[in-house]
Amino acid sequence: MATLQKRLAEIIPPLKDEIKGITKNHGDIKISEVSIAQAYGGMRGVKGMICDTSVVNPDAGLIVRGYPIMDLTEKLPEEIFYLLCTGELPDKAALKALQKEYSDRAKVGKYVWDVLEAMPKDSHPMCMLDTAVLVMERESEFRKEYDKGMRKEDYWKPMLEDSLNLLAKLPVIAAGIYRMRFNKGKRIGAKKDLDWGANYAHMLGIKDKTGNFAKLMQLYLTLHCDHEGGNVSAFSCHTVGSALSDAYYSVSAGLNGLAGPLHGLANQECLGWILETMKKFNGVPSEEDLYKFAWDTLNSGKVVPGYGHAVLRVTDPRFTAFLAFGKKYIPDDPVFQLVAKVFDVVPKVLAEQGKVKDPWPNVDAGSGALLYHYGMTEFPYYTVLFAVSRAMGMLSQLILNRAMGTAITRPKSVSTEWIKKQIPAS
Ligand code: CMX
Repeated sequence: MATLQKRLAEIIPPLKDEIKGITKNHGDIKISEVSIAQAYGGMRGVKGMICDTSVVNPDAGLIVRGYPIMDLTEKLPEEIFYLLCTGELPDKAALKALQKEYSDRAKVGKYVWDVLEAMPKDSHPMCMLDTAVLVMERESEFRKEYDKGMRKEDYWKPMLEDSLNLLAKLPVIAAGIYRMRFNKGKRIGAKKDLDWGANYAHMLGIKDKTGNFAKLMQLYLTLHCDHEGGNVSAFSCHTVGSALSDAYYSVSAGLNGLAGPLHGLANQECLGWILETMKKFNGVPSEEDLYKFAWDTLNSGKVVPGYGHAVLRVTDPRFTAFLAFGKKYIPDDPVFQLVAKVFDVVPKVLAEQGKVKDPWPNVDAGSGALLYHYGMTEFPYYTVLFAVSRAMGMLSQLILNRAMGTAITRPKSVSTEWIKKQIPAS
C-alpha cells in the first residue's frame, strides 16, 4: 500500500541526489540580487530559500505542487497534506491509511486540557492553541530519537511521526479551545467515520442542518494549507526548524507569526471592519458611503484589512473561491453582500491612494463573513482555523527540509553604517 511513509521513503533518496547534483554542478549560478530597498523592506522579492511544497505566482496565486489552488477546492485536506509532502494526490488506499493515522493519533493528553483550562479567561484563542502545541513538545518523537542518537538520513522519519501526531490532534485541541473559550459547553468527541475537516466541524458543535458549514470547513482547510516558504509563519517555522528544533517548537514559532494582524489575524480584523461599517450605516451602505468610509480608514492611518499582499498582484484565487461559495450558499446574507460590495469599491480606493502595490483582496477578505453566517460569530477564533490548516504547509515543509538536510538559516545582516558606505558620493 502506498502509505505516506512508504511513498516518502521512495521519493526522498532520488530527490536528495538531484539536489546534491544541482548544488555541486551549478551552485555558483546567481538567482537573485538584493537592493538596499529590499534589505530595508522585509527582503521582499529576494530569492534566497527553497520551498518545494507550493509556489505563489504574483499573477496567478497559490500553486500547490503544480496544481492551481482553484483546481483543488473539492479535495479533502488529507489529500492536500499528502500532495504537499509527495507532489502526488493519494489513491483511495493511501487516503484511507492517512485518515486512519489521524484517527488513531487524535487523543489529546489530559495535561494539555489542564494547562488550557488554567489560562486566564481573556487569553487569545491563538495564544491558547500555541500554548497547547508547545506544552505537547514533551511528546516529540524527533527529540526522543535525536537524544538517543539518530542518523541524519533518518531525521525525516520521526519528523513525519511528530507531524502526523500534531495534525491528528490539532482539530481536537482547536475545537476544544472554541468550546472552552466561548462557553459552548462540554467538549465534543471525534467520530470515527468522519474525515479530518468534517470531524473538526463536528467537534466545534456549530449547529447546521444544511451540512454546508462542514463544506465550508473543508474549503477553508484546503485553501489555507500553504503559501510557499517566505511568508511570516512558514519562514519563522522554517528558521526555528533549521536549528533542528522539533515540530512542536517550530510550528509554535510559525503560529506566533500567524497571530500578527498583518498576517493571519487579518481575517478577524477584516470581519471587524465589515461589521463596523454595517453598524455605522445601519446595514449595507451605498457604494458612495462605502467609498468615503474606506478613505476615512486610510486617512486615519489604518490599513483596510484583507486587501493587499506582499507577493500577489491579482485578486487572490482563495478569495475568489470563498466569494463563489458565498454566492452559491448564502447570497442573501447582508454581511456577505457587504463583502462583495467592498470588493467592488476598495480596490478603486487603494489604487487612487497609490501607495499599495496590490489593491486586490487576499484570502482574509471574505472568509469571516461566511463563518459568521453559520453562527461562528467569535471572530478572535478565526485565525485558529487558519492555523489548523496552515500547520499542513509548515509540517510538510519541515519534513522535506529534514529529509534534504537543509542547512541552518543564517542570512547576513548589515548595518546602516555599512549601507551608507555602499552609496557612491554625489
Ligand atoms: N490598506 C492600506 N494601506 C495598505 C494596505 C491596505 N490594505 N496594504 C498595503 N498598504 C500600504 C502599506 O502599509 C505601505 O504603506 P507605507 O509605505 O506607508 O508603509 C504601502 O501600502 C506599500 O505596501 P505594499 O508594498 O503594497 O505591501 P506590503 O508588502 O508591505 O504588505 C500586507 C503586505 C499584506 C502586509 C499589506 O498589504 C497589509 O497590511 N494588508 C492589510 C492586512 C492584511 O490583509 N493582511 C493579510 C495578508 C494575507 C496573509 O498573510 O494572511
